[in-house]
Amino acid sequence: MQLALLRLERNPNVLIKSKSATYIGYLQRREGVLQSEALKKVSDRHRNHMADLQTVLIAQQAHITRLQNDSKSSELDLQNLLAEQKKIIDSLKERVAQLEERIKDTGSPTTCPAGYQQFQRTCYRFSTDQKPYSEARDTCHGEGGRLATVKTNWTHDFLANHVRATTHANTWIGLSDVETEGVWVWDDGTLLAGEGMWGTGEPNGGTMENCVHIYADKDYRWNDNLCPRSYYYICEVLA
Ligand SMILES: [Ca+2]
Ligand SMILES: [Ca+2]
Repeated sequence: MQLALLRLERNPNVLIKSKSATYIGYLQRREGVLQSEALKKVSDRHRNHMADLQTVLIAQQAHITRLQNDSKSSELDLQNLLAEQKKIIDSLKERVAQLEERIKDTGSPTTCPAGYQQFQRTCYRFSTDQKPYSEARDTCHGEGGRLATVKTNWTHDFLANHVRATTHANTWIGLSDVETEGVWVWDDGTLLAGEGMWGTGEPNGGTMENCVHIYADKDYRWNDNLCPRSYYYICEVLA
């Protein structure tokens, strides 16, 4: 102490310089510490941030895996649903087929009157005698029916094929324009719908030809002809 005081007395600047240097050294060390503490904080924050990110990534990966699993299970559900729907459709198809069979059974007559044969829901009789149109019509009405009404192509084919295979001759059906020329009316009172099954060039008889028959000479299609002519005829009765 004595020595220090002596030094201060002799040269006060030396002591001040020495103290200053000591203090600067301290400040520099302190700064170093602070800097390293700041760096550590930044580094810690960074590390925490990285850890958070990693947690988020893991969570997202888990979510993706869950979605993939869900997707697989959805696909499986869809396949099961489709399989079930196919079963239902098959069962419905079968049911429809059964109902159609039942309708066919109940909608068709089990037996036609003697001499008649069944096609779809109608019984037909192909005459073995030949008569003028009006007498043929009266005969059919007397049997509880009428001259055949031919309202579908397949009915025409059935009747025409029968004639083609048996008598090969002209055969009256129940169609006439006797009331009003050119207005063709079936024997059940309904009008001819559509073009009809006329042979080539028919009908061509005007007011002279008012009654229609299956025409052997024109591929068993239809012809208007003179009503008094005697031809075979077809009666029908409904089931
Ligand atoms: Ca006519
Ligand atoms: Ca004609």
